[in-house]
Amino acid sequence: MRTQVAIVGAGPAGLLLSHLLGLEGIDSVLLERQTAEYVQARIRAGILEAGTVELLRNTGLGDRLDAEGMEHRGIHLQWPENRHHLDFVDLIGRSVTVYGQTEVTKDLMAAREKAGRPAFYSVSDVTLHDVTEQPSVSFVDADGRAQRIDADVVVGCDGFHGPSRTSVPSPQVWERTYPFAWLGVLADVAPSTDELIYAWHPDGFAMHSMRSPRVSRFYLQVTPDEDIAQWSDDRIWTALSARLGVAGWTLETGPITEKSVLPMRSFVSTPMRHGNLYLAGDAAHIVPPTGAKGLNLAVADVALLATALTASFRGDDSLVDAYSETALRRVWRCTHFSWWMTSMLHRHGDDFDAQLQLSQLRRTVTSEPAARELADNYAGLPL
Ligand code: RFL
Ligand code: PHB
Repeated sequence: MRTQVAIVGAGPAGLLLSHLLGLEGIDSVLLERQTAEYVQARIRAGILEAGTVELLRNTGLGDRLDAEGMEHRGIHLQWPENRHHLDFVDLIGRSVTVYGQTEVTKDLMAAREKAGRPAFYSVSDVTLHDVTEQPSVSFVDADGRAQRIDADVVVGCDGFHGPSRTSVPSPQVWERTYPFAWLGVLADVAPSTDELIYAWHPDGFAMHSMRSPRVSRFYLQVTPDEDIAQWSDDRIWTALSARLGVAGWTLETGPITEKSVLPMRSFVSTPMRHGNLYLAGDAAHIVPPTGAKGLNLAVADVALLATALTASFRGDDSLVDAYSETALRRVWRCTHFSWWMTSMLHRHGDDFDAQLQLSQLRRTVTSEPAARELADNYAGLPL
């Protein structure tokens, strides 16, 4: 088989890249380790930046997003006895949209099928060859047949655990692990809030998010080695009510349909290009979820890369040559913002640290420049 761009990984980054390249008449083949059903059902991110929404809309992926996505003007920032609304639209003129990664993935898969772009699911033994000269990718397909794709370019969109990153020789890696994790909960209950609540609490961080008018998403700060068996539904609702509670407000409860513990880390691996191999999304970087950046950053990488590869196929290599450096500027901005939100909101350290966190929270809601700085980063810098 031969293609212009072989894409390893059909998560949001890989699917969107193949979509954007397709619109420019560039052909690609997607290789995915999991089944399509598994990829589509993975419950992960929930918030789309203004620029992500605009990109999806401008590339023919806006119909269901516009009908079902919930536009939010801002967020609530909370600590005991205080809940403050930050109105991003008033502060910086941009909003965010609640539309789950499952839905983005579903729309991208439908667009891929409609356009007839090839994808191999349930593949194994994906191996990259000769990425600096004549790239190819070998793999075993779902029927157990050995296959090889020759390509001009290989793009690693295979997430944090994928094989592509290991084809970059001597990468420089920056990493931070955090002494806590999130217990993520999905529940069949209407959200008890109009917009997301990020809450600092002496017992640990809590968050109220949502997926639809009937489905709520919650997170609780727990330890990285937390035993999920210790978290009965009752215990979860009690902890959420305590940490999210303010006078005059009630948390509605309902059947919990999913719970899992998510590790938290910051990770950046550079460069994001080696010869004809490019990395995009979680394959190159991970952020803790507190700033809602992971999915949006994958989209930003891929938007940049699609433009750069298009120019390169038309004879202009200046954008591909600048890809790694340009992408990393946004990666580090988002890495800082996610680290900052995480550090401000999670209980860690001693009472001195707690006072610093509370001071920073008060500053953020009382100083317009401080509020604007959060809003600008959260709603997303222009693509
Ligand atoms: P993905 O989504 O991980 O997709 C990578 C794809 O590559 C496939 N793959 C392979 N394919 C072929 N051969 C191999 N050898 C392969 N190895 C791996 C995988 O099966 C997968 O389909 O990366 P991508 O596309 O870069 O997208 C990034 C986003 O998915 C990610 O940043 C966010 O989901 C991060 N994230 C969250 N971000 C948020 O903004 N808010 C959240 O609430 C949030 N929750 C989460 C998350 C990530 C999680 N992970 C990765 C553990 C919750 C979880 C559990
Ligand atoms: C989510 O809805 O899953 C979500 C929202 C905002 C975050 C993290 C996760 O910062």
